[in-house]
Amino acid sequence: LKQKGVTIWLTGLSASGKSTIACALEQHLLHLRKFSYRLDGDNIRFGLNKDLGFDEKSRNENIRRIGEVAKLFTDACAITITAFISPYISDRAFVRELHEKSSLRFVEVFVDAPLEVVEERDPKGLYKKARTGEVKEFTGVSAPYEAPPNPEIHLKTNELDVTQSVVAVVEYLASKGFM
Ligand code: GGZ
Repeated sequence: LKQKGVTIWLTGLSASGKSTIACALEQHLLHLRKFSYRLDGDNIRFGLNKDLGFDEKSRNENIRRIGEVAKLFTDACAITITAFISPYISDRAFVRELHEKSSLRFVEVFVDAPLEVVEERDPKGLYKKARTGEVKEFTGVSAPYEAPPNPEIHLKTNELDVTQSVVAVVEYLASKGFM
């Protein structure tokens, strides 16, 4: 393979746009004939991590395992895109360290939309359920979200459309010689 791997780690609240951007980015890269792979709730939380819930320890373990899997794909030269809330700074720092220790590239992308905006979107009705207490420990409502102070890329998804977000990521990768 001519390409080198890189992990593109999306972090942000539920309904901030992580999955949408991850899918569009993957499509874009596949059109460019780049080997790309996406890790998200559908292939991880229902498979490898189906034993984990949403308490703090479970989220730590969720992110640790995803970090290890992302590292393997990136080591195999994939452009690896992950789309998980990953609410804790320390978990994301751990995953970055895991990559950098092995000289693998890691790009943190803050998918940022204000709580009011994502709560208004509420595509699955989870914020409503979190407010009534039907869903417990919900990120942004009854569990913390620690925003990244220094992400490589900061996408304000209430100001950008999906294409603009994808372009911002691709331009960053190109500017660093990552693709
Ligand atoms: C946060 C929850 C919760 C709680 C279920 N808190 O918008 P979604 O529905 O499709 O994506 C959310 C997803 C979050 O899983 P992650 O693996 O990304 O979380 S973490 O990185 O924090 O481990 C949401 C759904 O699962 N969901 N209960 N209590 N999100």
